[in-house]
Amino acid sequence: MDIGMSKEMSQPVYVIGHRNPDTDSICSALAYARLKQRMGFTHVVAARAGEINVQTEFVLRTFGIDPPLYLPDVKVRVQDVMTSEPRSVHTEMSVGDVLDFMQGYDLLLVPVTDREGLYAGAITLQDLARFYSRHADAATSNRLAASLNGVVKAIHGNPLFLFDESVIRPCRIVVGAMETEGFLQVMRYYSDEGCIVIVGDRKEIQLQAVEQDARCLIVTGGFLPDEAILEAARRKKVSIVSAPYDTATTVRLCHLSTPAREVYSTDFYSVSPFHLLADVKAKMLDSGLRGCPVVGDEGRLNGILTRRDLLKEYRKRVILVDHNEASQAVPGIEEAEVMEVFDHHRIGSFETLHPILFVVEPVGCTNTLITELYQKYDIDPEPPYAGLMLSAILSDTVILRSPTTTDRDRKAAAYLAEIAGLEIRQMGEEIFNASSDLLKKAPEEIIRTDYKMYEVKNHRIGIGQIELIEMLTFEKLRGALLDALRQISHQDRLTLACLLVSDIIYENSLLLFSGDSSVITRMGYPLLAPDLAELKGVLSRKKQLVPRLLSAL
Ligand SMILES: [Mn+2]
Repeated sequence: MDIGMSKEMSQPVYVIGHRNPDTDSICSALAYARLKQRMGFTHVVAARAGEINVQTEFVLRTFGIDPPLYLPDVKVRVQDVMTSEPRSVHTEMSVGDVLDFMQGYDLLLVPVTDREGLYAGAITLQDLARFYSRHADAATSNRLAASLNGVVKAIHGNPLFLFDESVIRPCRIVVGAMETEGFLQVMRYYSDEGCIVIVGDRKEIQLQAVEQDARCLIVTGGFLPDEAILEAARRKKVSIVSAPYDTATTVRLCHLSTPAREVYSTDFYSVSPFHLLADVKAKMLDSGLRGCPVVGDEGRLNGILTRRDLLKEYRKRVILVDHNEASQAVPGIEEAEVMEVFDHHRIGSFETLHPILFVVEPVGCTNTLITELYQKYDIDPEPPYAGLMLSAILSDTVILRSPTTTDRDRKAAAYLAEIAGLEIRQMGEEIFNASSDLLKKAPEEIIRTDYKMYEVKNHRIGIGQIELIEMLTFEKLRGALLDALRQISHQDRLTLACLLVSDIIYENSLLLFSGDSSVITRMGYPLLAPDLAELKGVLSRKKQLVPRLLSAL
């Protein structure tokens, strides 16, 4: 099997046609992706580089197949390389736990989420350093904003009883290391804010702490207060905790109970998963950021982009169908890895990283090549896919009549028509009828869309022009168009009203006219009908038709 990819690869491979996709581009992406999937390459996905046209929409609707995935570009985005499900902390986690967490996982930066699980900000080692340096300031060094539950946990304490233990409230830490008189002064000084008193086995201080309505009394060194003090504390609703460590250690640990929300940065640089990696990379390298949180539209933390992620050699993988020139390909193709090319156009400038499967053959349609691949691997396309592929061949070859049509296209079409249970000519007409907006316009509008008036020697001549890729539509409209020409001739008081109908595939035109047919015969054009002349090799009204007409008048 010469399909150069392994089945285990989980990264998607997009099969994609050119920009402004036509029916062949869309159907070859769908049909080739389907073939790969049936061969076991389940990560191959059909994609498209633009909006679907009216004809293709008709074809997809006819065979009940959804349009391919819309891929506006194949540039690398943050979500392609970010670390998903990142380690994070929440706003209520204590600084002590955050520190343990960051050390445990060797993190320099950790995203923070709030109670609802939404992204709130990030904590870096710098934030933690700032938190510690705050404690060097005498005026604020004894301030603590934490819950008693948090304090108990931080100091590994044994709570004897707690009141309002989950409320986070700022207060002061007072160490009972002075005589009673001094201690009372300090307690009174901070009476508005409330105090957590930390003291060892000093009964008088313990008692005064309770009497002065401390928020909490922490007795260090593993000591327990007397029953009388406990009794008073219960009565006055003062929480009591016994701490295993000495006073100095307990004070230090106490500060670690501060919740993360007191220290994290809310304005930390974060990005959306859809940001272009190149932009974010430049910003990160420029600013020295170690990483940045990735936040989805709904405010959830989707991942984190680390410096290590920036080094990943990630490229979107694509298979190009129905084109081989970078200028026609989906934007960002230079950042992608092209794995294969299937095409029937001229070879343009194109470079790849590695040798690839590059198939460009002079047939009428890419789907002819894909049909031959199905046959090579002995896999019959399912009828709806056969219908898609046949439609694309009929579209590209103008129902097998364009000069680009080869025997291989005809063979492929016959094979596909058989499987899909379709009649080639009828299907072809339906496809072109669906795409022709001529059928939706009024005949006069068709003529006047590109209409010019010439006045020479008392003659007034009006000439409209339409360009078609097949003449079936014109045949359908011919009677109505002639009626409209007669009306225009009358309204505009014309010698001759004409419509030049150019077949741009065969480079011929027909001229439908109302008025003096002798002018037309003097020009030397054969009449196919009294009001229809054949203009072989004529495509230009200005350069070919008008000069000849003027000389015949
Ligand atoms: Mn094509």
